[in-house]
Amino acid sequence: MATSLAAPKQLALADLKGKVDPDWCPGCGDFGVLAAVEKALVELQIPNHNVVTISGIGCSSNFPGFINTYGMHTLHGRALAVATGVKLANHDLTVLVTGGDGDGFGIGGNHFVHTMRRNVDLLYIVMDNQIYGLTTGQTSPTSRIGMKTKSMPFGNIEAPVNPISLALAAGATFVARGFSGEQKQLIELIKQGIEHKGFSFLDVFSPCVTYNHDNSYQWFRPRVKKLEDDTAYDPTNWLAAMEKSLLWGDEIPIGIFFERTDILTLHGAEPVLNKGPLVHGDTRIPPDVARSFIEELM
Ligand SMILES: Cc1ncc(C[n+]2csc(CCOP(=O)(O)OP(=O)(O)O)c2C)c(N)n1
Ligand code: SF4
Repeated sequence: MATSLAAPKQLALADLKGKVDPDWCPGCGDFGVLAAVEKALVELQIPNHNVVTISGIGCSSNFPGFINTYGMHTLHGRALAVATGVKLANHDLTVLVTGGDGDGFGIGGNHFVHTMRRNVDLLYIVMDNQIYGLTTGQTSPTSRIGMKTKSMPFGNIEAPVNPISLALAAGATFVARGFSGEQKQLIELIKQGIEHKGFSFLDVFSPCVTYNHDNSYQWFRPRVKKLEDDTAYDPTNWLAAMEKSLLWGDEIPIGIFFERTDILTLHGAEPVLNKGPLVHGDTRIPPDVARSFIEELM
């Protein structure tokens, strides 16, 4: 009998097109992030049935609906908690988490810090537009002081969060920043973030063309400077990364700030998962063991 030697089907961009077309405003930076994620998955040839995309709530958090992978649109600020569960249930999956700065650094700030210190092996992409887009333009945790919004019409009086410094301080093992106007670099950052074993944080300047007229493409373009162009910069040096993370204004670094590979991932450190993904294991408790537990508790 003839054996079929057909090569496995290559993943193409068309395979990743979601059933729903993005309803983002024309020109929204999130289009660039979606395109870059699709290209990165094709370049890495990760079959889409092995990818799970998880989000919270926001314009950017509608992302999982627009890409043909497994996915889950969760609660505002809770994507990382759900993603941790997904990764621990089946650590063979590529887990991508997508959302906005309000979702990730405001209501989800607690999960942001603890998922980083646990080194959960996933890529967290924040589409950072320095405003709440979905709710029509309120001040967000990354809005600059003085920025006028619907919720602060006389100007923001609160100091912004610095997501890069925060990620470094919380122990993230891969920390990077991209710009949706710099597609080539963004694709590379997403690929490296996916391939990194541990928590990868990628903050992406993704302009909200409808509600944020301060931080536009035109504003970012002359300011962003690629870290890889500085040949003396060493992304394994945490202190140097912290120093770079403080730059803002005329020079705003984009690229890989920091990476370390000497720390176990959460699933790597958990002995129960050494035999393979939990989802394939037999998790049934023998009836006599269950009965003795219950009797002990009664
Ligand atoms: C518990 C809860 N609180 C508030 C809201 C309202 N809400 C929905 S999206 C959002 C903020 C969206 O901003 P961001 O996360 O930056 O995403 P963007 O829309 O800018 O992409 C808020 C406050 C909500 N859906 N659930
Ligand atoms: S409101 Fe802003 S963030 Fe939302 S889709 Fe429109 S441009 Fe994008």
